[in-house]
Amino acid sequence: VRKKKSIIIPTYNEAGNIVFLITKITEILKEKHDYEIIVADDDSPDGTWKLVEEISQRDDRIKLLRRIGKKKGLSPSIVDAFKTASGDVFIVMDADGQHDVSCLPVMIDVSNDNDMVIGTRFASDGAIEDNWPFYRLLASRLAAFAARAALKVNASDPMSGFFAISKDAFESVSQYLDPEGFKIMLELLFLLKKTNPDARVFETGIKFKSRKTGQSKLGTGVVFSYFKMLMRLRCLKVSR
Ligand SMILES: Nc1nc2c(ncn2[C@@H]2O[C@H](COP(=O)(O)OP(=O)(O)O)[C@@H](O)[C@H]2O)c(=O)[nH]1
Ligand SMILES: [Mg+2]
Repeated sequence: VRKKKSIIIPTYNEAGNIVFLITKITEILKEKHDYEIIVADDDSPDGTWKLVEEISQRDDRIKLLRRIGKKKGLSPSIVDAFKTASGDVFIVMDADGQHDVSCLPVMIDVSNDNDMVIGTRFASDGAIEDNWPFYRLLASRLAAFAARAALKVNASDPMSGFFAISKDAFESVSQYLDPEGFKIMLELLFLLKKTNPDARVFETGIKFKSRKTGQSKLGTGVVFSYFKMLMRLRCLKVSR
């Protein structure tokens, strides 16, 4: 079966990156795949949404979800996009070029036979091409360690943010999601395994590049909310 893919790209002030990324994706996927691209934009002041709106008028596979008057945030944007998506599989990637588009075909392929696919920088075929300073690598490893220790999830890179999840898997856990969160991949992975220990989860290596242009929105202030999320999930009661 050919499952339709919804590629979800959350954006906030990515005017310098989004057109390049969409062009790249359409070039790589060509007509070989049944897909749509949904850009979930938090009404970016730099006009990211306007650029997407223009492209969407030329290509009806490209869709703009412009969030106005809603609480801004990464997870809520992604969840809103999931709710409007028409695909059987949802694939989430960043707009800034850090998630390498060349890894998309494999991600798509593997997503056909799994409930969730986790992109990892720390697998044999994964890589960080950016010259990350030592403290960032350490922070990333520590965050992964904390996730494994607190949640018992067996993921080598729970912070990567490049992942796929089937529509069915998402719907089975959506009631437990925290609308404030920002590490939705880890949240979904944990909830899926907790509600269904037999869920099929696969890890695939991804290349992690440096941000093309613009600035990161997720600074060190997110550390606290990350640990808060780990604690919330650890204490959460779910029904199987
Ligand atoms: N819709 C939406 N997208 C966001 C928000 N914050 C970050 N993003 C997007 O999420 C992706 C990852 O954010 P980024 O700032 O690169 O985080 P970093 O890679 O951890 O430094 C990028 O595509 C951002 O534009 C937000 O509040 N709302
Ligand atoms: Mg980034």
